[in-house]
Parts: sequence; C-alpha cells; structure tokens
Amino acid sequence: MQIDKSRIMKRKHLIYLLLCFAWIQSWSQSNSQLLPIIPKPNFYKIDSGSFKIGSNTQIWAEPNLSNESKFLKYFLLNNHQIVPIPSTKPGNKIVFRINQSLAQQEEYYQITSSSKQIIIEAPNATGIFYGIQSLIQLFPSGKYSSIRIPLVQIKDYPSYSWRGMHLDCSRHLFNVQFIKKYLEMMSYYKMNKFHWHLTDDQGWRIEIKKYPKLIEIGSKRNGTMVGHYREQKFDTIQYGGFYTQAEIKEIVAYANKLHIEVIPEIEMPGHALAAIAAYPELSCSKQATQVGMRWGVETNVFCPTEETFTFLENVLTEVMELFPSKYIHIGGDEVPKDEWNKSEFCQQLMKEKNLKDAHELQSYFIQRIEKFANKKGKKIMGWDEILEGGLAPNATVMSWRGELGGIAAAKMGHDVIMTPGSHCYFDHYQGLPATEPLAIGGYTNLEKVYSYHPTPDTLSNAEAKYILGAQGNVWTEYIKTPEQVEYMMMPRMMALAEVVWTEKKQRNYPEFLQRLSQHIPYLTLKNINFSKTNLPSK
Ligand code: TNX
Repeated sequence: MQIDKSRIMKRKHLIYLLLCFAWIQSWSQSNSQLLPIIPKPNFYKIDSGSFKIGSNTQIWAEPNLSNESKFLKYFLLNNHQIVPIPSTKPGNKIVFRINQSLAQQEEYYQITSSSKQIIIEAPNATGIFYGIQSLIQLFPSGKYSSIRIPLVQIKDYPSYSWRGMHLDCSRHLFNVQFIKKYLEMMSYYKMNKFHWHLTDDQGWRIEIKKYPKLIEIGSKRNGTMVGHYREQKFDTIQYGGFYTQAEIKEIVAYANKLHIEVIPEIEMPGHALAAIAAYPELSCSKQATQVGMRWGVETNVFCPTEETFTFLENVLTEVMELFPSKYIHIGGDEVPKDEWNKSEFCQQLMKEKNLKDAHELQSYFIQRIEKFANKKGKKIMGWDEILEGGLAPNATVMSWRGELGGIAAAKMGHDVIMTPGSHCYFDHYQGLPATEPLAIGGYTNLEKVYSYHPTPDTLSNAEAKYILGAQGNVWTEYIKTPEQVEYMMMPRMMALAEVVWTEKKQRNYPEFLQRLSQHIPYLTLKNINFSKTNLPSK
C-alpha cells in the first residue's frame, strides 16, 4: 500500500515536470515565430486563430485608465477608421486591468488573447500603455472596417529603465508640433526619457521670466555656418526662436500622456555663449560678445562668481518649476579652462577654496549647483567631464566619450547613462559620406547601433546595477529640418529601442531587419522620413 502511494506521488511529480517542460518549451520555441513588434517582447507565443477588431469591439478600462483607452480609440479611429462601441452590446472585448500582483518588474505588462477577448494587465498605467503599444504594432496597415490580429500571449518588461532620446534644439530649433511628433515616435518604440538640450553657444531656447535678455538677445544669432566646419563659411541670415513657458508646459503634459519623462538640459559652465551675449557680466572678461555662429567649443564660459551662481540658481528655479522630472541636466562638457586660468578672480578663488587646479574649480562649480538642486529636491546629471576634478556626490553621469567615464562612475556607486559617440550618436553618418547628406562625421550604421550593449563586461553584478540604460543623441549642427532629424534618428532609434528593452540573448540583427521591414507601412503612414541606407534592398 505504502509503495503504491509513493509511486503515485512520483508519477504525479513526473507529470508535473513534463507539463512544466512543455510549457517552457512552448514559450521558448514560439519565440522563433516572427512577431512584428519592436522592441521584441521578452516572452511571447502565438496561438492559432485570430481576434477581430471592428465596430462591435468594446474597450473596457477602469476610470483611471481613461487616458490609455482614449489612446487606443484614437489610434483605431485615425489609422483604421474603426470606432469601437462604447455600449454593452454583445461583441468581443479588449480589457485593460491593473493587477498589483505583477509589480515585481518595473514597467511590466502582459497580454492574454483569445478570439473573444484580449486582456492587457499591468501593475500600473505605464505597463498598460506599453501593452497597447505592443498590441497596435500587430494591426495591419490600411483603413479597413475591421482588422484581424494573431492571438498572442506576451509577458514583457524592459531590460533598462533609461531608454532615452536627446534632441539639440539650440543649434537648430524645431517647433512644438514636431517635438510632439518626436515624442510619438519615441513612445511607439517604448523609449521613455526625452533629454531636451535647450541652451548652448548658438542659442538660448527657453523663456526665463526673470532674465528677458536671454530671449531678446540670447535666442538670436546673426549667421550660421554653411557647409562643413573645415570650410569656415557662414551665411548672414538671422536665425532664432525659443519655447515660451506655456509651450514647455504643453510639451511636458503631452510627453506625460505618452509616459515619457522630459529632462531639460541647461548647459554650464561651458557652452554658455548665448547667455553670456545676453549678460556679459557672467563671464570672467565681462566683455560684450555675440551669440555663437560657428560650431565647436568656445573658450568664453561662465565665471564662477557669486553673480553667476545667483543667475543660475534663479534660472534653475524657473526651469525646475516647469519640469516635474526629478533630474536636471547641467551639461558640464567641454569647458576650456583658458579664461579661468587667466582670471585674477579665479586664481584668488582657487586659493581661498584650496583648489589645486582649474579642474577642481569646475568640480567646485558643479558641486555648488548640485547642492542647490538637491535642496530643491532635484538630482543633477551631467556629461562625463563632471568626473574631472572630483564628481559631485549624488550626480548621475552620461558617458559620451566612450564608456570609460561611465565605468568609473559606476565603480564609484553613481548612476550612469551610456551614450558613447561610437554607437549612440545619431548625428554621425549612417552610410558612405559621399552618398549621404552632410553630417558631422563618424560612421554609425544601423547594425552598429543594434550591436550595442549598455552594460560593460568589466563591471561586477553590483556595479552593473548603476547602469540605468542608454540614450541616442541627436546633435543638430548639421541637421536643419524636422525631415533631417527623422532621417538621422530612424531607423537607428528602433535599433536602440531594442538594445535597451530586449534581453541580449533574444537580440538577433537579421531577424530585427525582418521585423523592421514590417514597420515601413506605419512609418510611411505617419510621414516619417526614415533612412533607407541600411535597409535590405528588395
Ligand atoms: C560634442 S556630446 C558635444 C556637443 C556637440 C556634439 C556633436 C557633448 C556632451 N558635447 O556639443 O554637438 O559633440 O556630435
């Protein structure tokens, strides 16, 4: 009797094990089936059959998900002319459901489908939103009265929490309508941080009520470089523009609906010529100057006087009120020390503060700003030069001159965003320069972006936790129009989106290209001027 019981137990265990194995098999095997979603979901399978979305499909959402259900309804209406019914008439359903038990993974969502209903579940609205973004990538392109989509089962969450895109609006400016389009492109591919470069030598772009000359003077330049830097040619056309505080609020609110955080960048102590042209007293020489017309690095930088700190604190106070993000990017890159080394005031200050060189003076500058930001409840981030002369205690580092700065910062226990020029600079050429529009230089094709992995092997597991993710940068010295921004970012951003979302072992370039080809009708429908340079020719 005893023996029989244990045999039954053993058999039960075996059956259980076999079932588990079959389940795991079915999920991993099914991942070889092509699902046209970018970034590729981490776990999915496709069942046979389909779900039909038509005018008798109902969308069921809790009241706190009305933003998300509106998003899906607009998508169906605008892209397919389908109006799901609001009533309780019989029909199939798409259900959004908050499920707190799924909260172990940040930004998690899952999709469960049958022919009768699709359930998108997540611990919060962001997860639901990503579920919708995955779902709509399954819709066929074109306007039909009803559409059919495959029955997918998805469990998904990102590898990295920082999935960023940057846009330089100083060198060239893009209107509110285009910034919204930029955010839409980002959110369709689950990118979630918009780093908005708002000030630089060639133009100050954010209205600051306390300092009106930043706009009156700092937002206009008397000419712009024509052709490549080495040619040193300029036009004489006045170029300018800025974002009002009302426009900034509008963009931040729009981004929020797309679950994107906007991080403003106010450059200091270098790349500050536009501000200095408006208020020359902020420089060491205090001499009148002009908003920059040439690209590159200017030696005229903010002087670390009390007057400058008061100015910057007042500016940052207004900026912080406009941007709910906990971060404020303070630049910190490319600060020539010529002016500081020449200045009596700086020499005296270094003696007083016991600073051994101008690098330590730069560190003093950044640390003072950090203290101010922290007091206001914000964290600072800066380009990797902020490591020089001593890193501010709570700063996050954006590693752009390769990965070494990021590695050093992670080893010191600081958060890091990887954005090395080699893989993440979308102002670089993506094809042979002779056949591409003029760009700054470099060569970063689609495959190279796709091959990137944000966590360097040299970091221990504990150190690797500080790598928050990666970001694509769109510097616009050579990018004058929205169409050109699109050309440089797409499809490279799609490759980066997969780098920061999909586990490394699931990434496969030829297969990515196949999925990418299925996105072309959508990109075309949305009038996105994507580059075909790296797409396989038919
Ligand atoms: C370096 S990246 C810069 C920018 C330029 C860019 C051009 C960084 C922190 N500074 O000022 O626009 O190169 O690729």
